[in-house]
Amino acid sequence: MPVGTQGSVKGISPQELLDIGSQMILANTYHLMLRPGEQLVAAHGGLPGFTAYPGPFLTDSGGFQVMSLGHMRKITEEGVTFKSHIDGANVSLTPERSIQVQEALGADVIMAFDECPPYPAERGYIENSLERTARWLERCHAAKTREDQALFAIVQGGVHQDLRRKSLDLTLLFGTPGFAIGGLAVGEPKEEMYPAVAFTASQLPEEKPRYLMGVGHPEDLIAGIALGVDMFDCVYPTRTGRFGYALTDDGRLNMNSSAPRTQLEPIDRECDCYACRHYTRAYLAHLIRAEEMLAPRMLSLHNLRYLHRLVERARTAIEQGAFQTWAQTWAQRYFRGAV
Ligand code: PRF
Ligand code: ZN
Repeated sequence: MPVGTQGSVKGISPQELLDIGSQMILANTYHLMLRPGEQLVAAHGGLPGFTAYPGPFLTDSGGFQVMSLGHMRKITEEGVTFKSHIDGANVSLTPERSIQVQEALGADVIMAFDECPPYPAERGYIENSLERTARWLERCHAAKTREDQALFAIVQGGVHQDLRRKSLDLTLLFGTPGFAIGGLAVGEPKEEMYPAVAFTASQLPEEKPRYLMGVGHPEDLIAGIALGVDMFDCVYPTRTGRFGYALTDDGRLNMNSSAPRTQLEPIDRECDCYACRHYTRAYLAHLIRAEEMLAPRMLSLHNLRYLHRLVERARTAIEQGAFQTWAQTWAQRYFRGAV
């Protein structure tokens, strides 16, 4: 899922998202409740009317964004209070309020209000936090009034297998239509993240979507898929594109460097995005140096298409029973690096 935090995937139009094969857009409760306010979005008939993106949406619940962006936040059993990053106003977010806002925003999938502890955090803290997250899940469940939105629960527990087990036991009871793996990709080494994903995914129901939140890099998508994950979101393709980097099967190309300035080939010969069908690397490198806004747009578009195409290729390989071979070949080339 491309990330459209404030109701826009930065620099990319809804038509472009449709063209590159995006399946669902992630938007954020935290940002949209502060500005413009969920009532204005509701007045447009919800996110599809507001943004003119006609496809599915998922909204994150706000807990994670408060923790990473909110100032002077305070967590209690009731919920979280914080100062708005926009005007400094005191705001409170509770499980009930998060559901109320997410119902007004009208996404197809809404997320339970959880707490994502930082990394590293004390074991005792993570344990209390996952128990509170489970009590908040119950409150989200009770607060829900719309029948046409799917509420996904979020499993926490940091990188500790026994705490993940505990969170799973408390969470699976609710039988929600999908489950997210939260609390990872928060700064822990990948050697700790992957086993936590492997364990958690293995314990989730086979027939329901499994969503790894805030992940990730191309190799994390491949590892996640290998471990049984179905859904991902990350700002990486758009953010790294705005910084002048292009994803390819040979690794990440630095378009700010001197080499691309004279290269007359596209970013990626195999890519079917608008940028790769029309522009040379040299032209795009020129746009970056001239600080033209087409550059961050085209690199974001290409990177999103690269990741969509990557998961399309993974899907095809799975259907053909050839995932392992395909993933190995992909990784060997990707990690050899851009040459
Ligand atoms: N919880 C929520 N959103 C999230 C996360 C989480 O744990 C993460 C963790 N990487 C990203 N986004 N609600
Ligand atoms: Zn491309």
